[in-house]
Amino acid sequence: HEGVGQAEGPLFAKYVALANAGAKGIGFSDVAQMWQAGYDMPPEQFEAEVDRLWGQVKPLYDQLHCYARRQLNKTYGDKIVGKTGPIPAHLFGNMWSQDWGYLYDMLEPYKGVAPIDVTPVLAKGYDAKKMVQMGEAFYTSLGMDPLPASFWEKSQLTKPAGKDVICHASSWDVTYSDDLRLKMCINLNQEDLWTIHHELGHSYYFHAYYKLPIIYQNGANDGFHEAIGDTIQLSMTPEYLHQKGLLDKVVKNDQATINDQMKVALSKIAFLPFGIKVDKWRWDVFSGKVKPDQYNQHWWDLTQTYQGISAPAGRGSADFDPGAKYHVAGNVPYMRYFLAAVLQFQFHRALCKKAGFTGPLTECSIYGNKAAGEAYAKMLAMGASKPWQDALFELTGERDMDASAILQYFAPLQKWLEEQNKGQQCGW
Ligand code: X8Z
Ligand code: ZN
Repeated sequence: HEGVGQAEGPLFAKYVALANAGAKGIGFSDVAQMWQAGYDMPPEQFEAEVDRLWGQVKPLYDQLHCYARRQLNKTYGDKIVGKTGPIPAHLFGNMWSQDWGYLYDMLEPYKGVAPIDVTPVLAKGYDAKKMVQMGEAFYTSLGMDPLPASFWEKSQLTKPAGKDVICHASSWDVTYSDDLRLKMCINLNQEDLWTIHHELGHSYYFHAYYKLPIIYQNGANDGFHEAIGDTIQLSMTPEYLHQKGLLDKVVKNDQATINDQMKVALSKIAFLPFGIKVDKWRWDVFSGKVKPDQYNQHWWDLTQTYQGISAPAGRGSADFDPGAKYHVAGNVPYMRYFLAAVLQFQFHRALCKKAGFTGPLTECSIYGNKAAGEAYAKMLAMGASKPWQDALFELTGERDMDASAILQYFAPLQKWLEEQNKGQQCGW
């Protein structure tokens, strides 16, 4: 945060003014409004939609936060993390506290009931290409095409030696003609295996719509683009991972379910308030509500409001911590990931239904299911040719983004967390 963020602070205020001038030039009041205008509804309505969705999931986040804080407090003591109040940002094992997956060992509800971490097998028996091939095999199992030969020639899968590259993962159709490529610096671990499946979601979306007129060669909205691969992650159940040889056994009982849900929640529920915070901050910056000398303070105010997380050390006037986030430096809008975090559960619920699965959503994997694959492909092929509500309807029969699928998915964990947190003073 110091090395990258501080250097960026003064440049950022200049960039805000320039970007706003550009947005004005094409008829928007500022960049915030321009970004909010991409959702087939008036910008104010979109803002309200985001707040509504957050309101739906906040009670579940609060329970997870409460449980995590207590375990962290037990481990590190009152000096590092109190029993009440926000949690300092440096304890989550992730540079931005946006994914809490690395806390799993500390937070595991029932110790040692079933293996859940696939990193050991990846580290021993895999290389980067084999991990990408595993991802590809999921998509082809749904009836989708293999990746084009050029993908394997032109992608960057590992960090090249002696060269400074951007390692933040990204997917491309470089010439809008099925010229699919992945740029990543793959490490042999679980986090990167999941990211590969995320990135291939972009690739398969590109592939599904590249023959449409260029103006339709896009996601139904940008949240859809981010949700395609994440939906596949939800099908990477312990049973699927066992089938693939990445876990040596599967255990099916209530304790194993809670453990598995904790693993998914530490990544996907912990992410929700971060996903909303980044562009709540940028909307306030672009609209001029917040001035350059308040940029960093506002970032931490929102971090506390949404995530219940605090700065681990005092911040000074030279600090510009949002600059440490790739998308802030790189001018990539971020609300898309919050929307994706909601949409992926709607997609998963709909696909599991198409697959004829009737059990709990947490156990559903659409791996190998052609009916689900066909339904998914149909939505992907629409690209941006229709409003996103129509694309959503095509797959799910719903016309609104809605967090009820998240709550349905996590109902067992939520109940368990509420029991664990009984008598605690949750919140911050
Ligand atoms: O930036 C990404 C992808 C590329 S679109 C790797 N993600 C967000 C992030 O890393 O902050 C995926 C999850 C959220
Ligand atoms: Zn992405």
